[in-house]
Amino acid sequence: MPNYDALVKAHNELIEKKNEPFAATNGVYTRYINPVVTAAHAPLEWRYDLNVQTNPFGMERIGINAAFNAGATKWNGKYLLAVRVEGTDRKSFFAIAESPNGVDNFKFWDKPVVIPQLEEPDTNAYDMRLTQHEDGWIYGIFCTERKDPNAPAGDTSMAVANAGIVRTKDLVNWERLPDLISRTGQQRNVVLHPEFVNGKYALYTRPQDGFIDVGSGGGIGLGYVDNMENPVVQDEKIICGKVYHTIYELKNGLGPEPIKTDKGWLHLAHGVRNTAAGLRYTLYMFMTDLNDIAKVTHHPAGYFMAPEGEERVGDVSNVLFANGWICDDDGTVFIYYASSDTRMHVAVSSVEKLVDYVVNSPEDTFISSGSVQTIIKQVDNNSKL
Ligand code: M1P
Repeated sequence: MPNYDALVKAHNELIEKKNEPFAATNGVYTRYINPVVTAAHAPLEWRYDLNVQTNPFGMERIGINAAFNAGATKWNGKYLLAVRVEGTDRKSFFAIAESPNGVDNFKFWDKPVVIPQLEEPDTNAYDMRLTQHEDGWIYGIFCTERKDPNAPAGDTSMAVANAGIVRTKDLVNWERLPDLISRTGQQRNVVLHPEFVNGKYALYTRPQDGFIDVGSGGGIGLGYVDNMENPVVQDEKIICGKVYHTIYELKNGLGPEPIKTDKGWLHLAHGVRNTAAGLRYTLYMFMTDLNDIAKVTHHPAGYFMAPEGEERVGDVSNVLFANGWICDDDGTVFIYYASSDTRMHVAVSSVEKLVDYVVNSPEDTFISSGSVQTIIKQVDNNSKL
């Protein structure tokens, strides 16, 4: 006779575990010690058939492999994550996890999100960005992946990635809109800007030539859509491209929707470089002009956050990825980031600190001797104190 009491107790202890900030901070943000959502946070009811007649050994019938790359939004005073949950069957889906304080006690809602399907179903769906748009809807834009219809016979890995679009007023009932229509190849990391721009919806894109091969794409684009019910992207232009010998040399994709500040729109993004040990994903920040969102006004050199300690290891190691953050009314910013395609974490900062970081940190000179001069300038300034 299976005894679920111990499982329930351990699960509750995990969910209710208090999270504390690390003592060390770089002055820009403070990481919290415990991951905020993991595969083990998935409700027991999703995983176990609790009927002793049909599950006499108390086996876990449905395995959850990972919980990562979550979109985020504040809703009715609660901190919500639209988590990418991945089963052991490799399929990702979305589920809302809710916390009262943004740093711990994240608990999944009873059931995963039901995404209405188009004529051709999503084979896999992941990395949702949530945007509370000024039109009154909450939009979720995610990557929809399907088998490439042009794959040669026997090739079972070629895929096509595009942006799937849903919207909701309550985060429970979702309306599916057509997938994004763009003329620039495949799309991942598509993000909706929260305000209209000249009466149009503005979308940050990340065009690429193939599913893996970014080709001439791979940078952060910006395009405009008249009507989300017919989401044809117009005037798509790269506003922040890939650059040789930077942390975003290979791929460059936006994270969550930008945060509006007095100085400009704050952006969090991920850059990818190649190494002998495989791809390395780090997070970086930049700012765009309040009156011209295509114009990058500030772009500190290098990464803002990189994998540390246990974050470095997981299903896809050496990866930090962020597609959700929440800015509270008092200016506190909760940065939700995933490590190594496995688990979710939080780091806390503020609008004031992030603006200071983005505006006052030195920009990239793109050459070693330039980096040396940047350091010498700071040393000389410090010596005058
Ligand atoms: O495995 C790292 C990431 O790879 C893809 O991101 P991108 O298209 O930016 O390279 C996505 O599959 C993402 O979910 C994943 O975390």
